[in-house]
Amino acid sequence: MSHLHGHGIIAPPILLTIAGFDPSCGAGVGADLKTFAAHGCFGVAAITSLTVQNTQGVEAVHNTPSAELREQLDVLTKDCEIAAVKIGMLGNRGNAVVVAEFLDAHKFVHVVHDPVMKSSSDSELLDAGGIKFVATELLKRSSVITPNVPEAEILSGVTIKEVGDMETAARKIAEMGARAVIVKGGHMEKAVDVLFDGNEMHQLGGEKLKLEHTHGTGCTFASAITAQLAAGRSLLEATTLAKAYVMKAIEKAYPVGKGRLPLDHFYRMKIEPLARGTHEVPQHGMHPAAEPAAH
Ligand code: PXL
Repeated sequence: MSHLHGHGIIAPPILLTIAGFDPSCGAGVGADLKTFAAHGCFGVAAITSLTVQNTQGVEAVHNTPSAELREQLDVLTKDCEIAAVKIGMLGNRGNAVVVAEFLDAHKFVHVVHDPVMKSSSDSELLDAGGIKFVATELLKRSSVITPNVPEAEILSGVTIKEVGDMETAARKIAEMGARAVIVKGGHMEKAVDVLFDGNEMHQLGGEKLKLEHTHGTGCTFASAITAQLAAGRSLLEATTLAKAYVMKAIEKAYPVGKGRLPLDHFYRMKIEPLARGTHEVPQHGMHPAAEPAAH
């Protein structure tokens, strides 16, 4: 039975993402899992919605039936020890309710909620009932919620024109029950993010990068915060490090399709391309580069 219990190697922190699936993997669960892996964590995922999209935009959204979302969450938690949870696109109220019940049942130490409402190409990713439920119920259940400016406006009712308004919105969302709030300034002229931890207000500066047409930055940021919190860092440290990671991954974003650019989640780690061509792969057996003693 020992093979079932590993071979002395201990698993890295296991992080759960509860989010939508983007087939082009620039955003959603694909981006989350890459971010977790880039931070040395093992990612598991429960899919709230199957979006039909490529880098050019969202063509359709098929939300997971709530009972099926609950099954995915249950099958994971009866098996793995989850160190932290990241929540992204929820799709609709039904799925938001399932997530609230799940959080109530497990009391995770770290829950990072990116309250996704629309795609970068403007498709609805959370219905009106879902938005209301997030505002009145779900936001109380996370360690930190990370709205962008339009989402912060909807949640708080504050019109945001400058950094001071972002701070007002962050305080308002905290008054509504959020333990900590990060309002992301990516939509503003200067990419300053505001972090309110319930006591102190912090501004996280950052040059706005020239690359405007990226995809999955919010997912990546929230996932990086999740990994840093699971590693034991404070919220301010986690957010600062996550911001640095996202900025670098945006800088290295590359064209995968004809539309928005997915980030390079692995900019820190590049495996050398195989020295020998694939034409040398034998019909049977391992590629020469993968042989244990290849020389
Ligand atoms: O970037 C927001 C977002 C989150 N999650 C999924 C998405 C998108 C944007 O398209 O598709 C699944």
